[in-house]
Amino acid sequence: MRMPRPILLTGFEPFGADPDNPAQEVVRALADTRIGAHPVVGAILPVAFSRTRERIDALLAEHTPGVVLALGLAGGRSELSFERVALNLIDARIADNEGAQPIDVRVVEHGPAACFATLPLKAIVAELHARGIPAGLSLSAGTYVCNQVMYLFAHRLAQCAPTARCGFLHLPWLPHQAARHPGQPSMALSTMLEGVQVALQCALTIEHELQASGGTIA
Ligand code: PCA
Repeated sequence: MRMPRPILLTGFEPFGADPDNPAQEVVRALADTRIGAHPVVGAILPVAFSRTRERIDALLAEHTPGVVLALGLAGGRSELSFERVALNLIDARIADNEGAQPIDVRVVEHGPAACFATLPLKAIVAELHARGIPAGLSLSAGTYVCNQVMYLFAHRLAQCAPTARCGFLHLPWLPHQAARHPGQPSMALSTMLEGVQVALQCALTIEHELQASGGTIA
């Protein structure tokens, strides 16, 4: 009997001024669990531009996942924020964890200008809303390491495993992190965990994207 293809769930180590990263907490909690019959493989990525590509290639080669969901922190966002597009552009506002701050360089030399998420994002967001979990679509993953990682996953999978689905989810601050930024939004870890589990269930079971407008005018 063939084993169900694993789900690859990645998070990041802390970076910048934040000593914690909810993406790391969520991955730690869900690694080695199952969604349906599919095992969840967890991996924590370095916040280091020079090290992500090798790590991503190694993870894809080792696990051949059917679904990839990468998680990162975007302090200041108020909901689970599903990225629609990754740009072939790095422009670091702050240095990464190795002290590198590349400005205006490509993620992949001669790669396409952008890569899209291939998960059914609108259907996922609709399901999360139905369950009372704040979620939405985002048109910019930024130009830092999260965008680089989303681009690398989407670009690589399109080349070597086009049936695999991938996406990137930016998480809000945890409550104790937002407490250091008065007036800023946060989300409890338990809500994030439920939201990620629902998103992964949808990724495995929903074949077609929802045909509903999710765009913006400006
Ligand atoms: N967030 C950063 C990088 C790591 C993370 O969790 C970003 O949004 O690029």
